[in-house]
Parts: sequence; C-alpha cells; structure tokens
Amino acid sequence: MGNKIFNIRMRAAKGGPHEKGGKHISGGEILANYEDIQKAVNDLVEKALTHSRGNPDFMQIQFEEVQMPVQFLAPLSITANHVLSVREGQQLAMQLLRKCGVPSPSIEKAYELIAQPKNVGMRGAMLLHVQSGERVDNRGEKGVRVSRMDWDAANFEKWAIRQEMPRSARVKEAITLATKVASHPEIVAELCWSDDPDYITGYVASEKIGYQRISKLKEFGDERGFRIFFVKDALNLDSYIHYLEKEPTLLYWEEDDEK
Ligand code: PML
Ligand code: MG
Ligand code: MG
Repeated sequence: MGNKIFNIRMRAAKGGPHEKGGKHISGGEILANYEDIQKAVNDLVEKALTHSRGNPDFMQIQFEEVQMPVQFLAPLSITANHVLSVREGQQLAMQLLRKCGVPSPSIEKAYELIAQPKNVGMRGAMLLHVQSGERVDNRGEKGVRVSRMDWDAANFEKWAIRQEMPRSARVKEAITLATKVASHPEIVAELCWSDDPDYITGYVASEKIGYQRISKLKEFGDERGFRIFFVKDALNLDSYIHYLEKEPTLLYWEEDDEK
C-alpha cells in the first residue's frame, strides 16, 4: 500500500436512514490507498444494491484518511464445525463460549437479550460483561460497529485456498472483524451469526479457540442476526470502543506461519 491509507465506509437502509428507523440492509468498509478508492466505492455500492435483505432507499458512503498507525494481525486459526440442526449449532456455540471462560448464567443472559424484539435489527455489536452477563455498552439499538479494518484480497485468496474456505467477501470480512476483536486483551469471546436471510453459518471466536465456524445457527429466511462481545471488565469501555471503532487493523497471512 502507498503512504496514505483511506477508510471507505458504506451503510444502507430501507424506509429511511437507520437513525430515523429505517431497516438495516447492508454495511461494509474497505481500507485502501488513494488509487483504489474508486474501486472500493463501486464494490460497496454493489454490495448494498444487490443485498438479500432488500433494496435500500438510503445509502451513505464516506471516506477519510486514516491518521493512526495500522496494526497488522495474522488471521485467527479456523475450525469448521458441521451440525445438522439449529439446536445442535446453538448448543455447540454455548459450549464454545464456556470454553472461552464465559459462565453459563452470562450465556443465558445473552440469549435473553437475543430473544428481545427490541434487539432485532441492530447494526452493530452488544458488549456484555463476561461475569455478570449485563450489557455494558451504551449504544442502544445501534450497538458498536467495528470499523477500520481490512485484508488484502490477494493475500486472503491465498489463505482461503490453503484453508479450503469459501473465497467470499463475507468470509473475508467476518474473519477480519473476528481477528481484530479477539486480539483485544479484554475481550474473551465473540458470538455471531448473520442477519441475511440466505446465510445461516455463524461462529464463536476468541484468541484461545480461534475462529470456530458453525454451519447452522439459524433457519433460512430468518432476518435476525447478532454480534455479541464478552468483555472482562466494564471500566475501560471507552478504550475498547475506541479500539473497535477507530484503530486501524490489517490482516496479513504469511504462508509459512500455518498448516
Ligand atoms: C455476516 O454475514 O454478517 C456474518 C457472517 C458470519 C459467518 C461467516 C462465515 O464464516 O461463513
Ligand atoms: Mg482477546
Ligand atoms: Mg448482513
């Protein structure tokens, strides 16, 4: 990449902008050098205009130069878990969360939040205190949206072929986000599945267990998706949120690093 790096972000909604009650359709972002901004904008526009959640009537695209130093991370290791039902998938997700050190009562609280209609359609993530299971971010229905991250397409392709992973933008974005999140020392686990009705694979991720893909966490047609981060303590919330939203991260996979 050239000297200057730019962050290009898109969000799209239907029924007006998100903040006026519009339904979230699509979001995305790219870190690019100056010459690649045009392509990044085109890719993001296409993503929003062809989305399975519907056709947006609001879209915002924004770009700005990234001023902070970029941290480079290797992608989390991947494990594929094939399950036969949503029930089996969700049970596995809970088991993996326990393995990361999230106590069962906190996991139950997370699932209570997931079941509440007011939490459906969030654009960003909820932050939960790992010991109490209480939600600690103050971002309401917007949640915390992880930003300023990317993974060079050619490097991702090489990695995906080696790992026998789908070479999709979705997988690239999910692993980039999960790797950035897991690398924060105060975040012990992430639970996620998509809000896209045609995508039922989700994951639990952490530094300890890597990126554990679970083939089925919801039924086809379901537009409810979630992202939950379990944090060790709630005292430095502003610094976690700053890390998640603002501190630029790029993934880079060294062929020799891994199996
Ligand atoms: C999303 O679509 O918003 C999240 C997708 C998570 C799973 C990606 C994968 O590993 O297939
Ligand atoms: Mg961590
Ligand atoms: Mg989505």
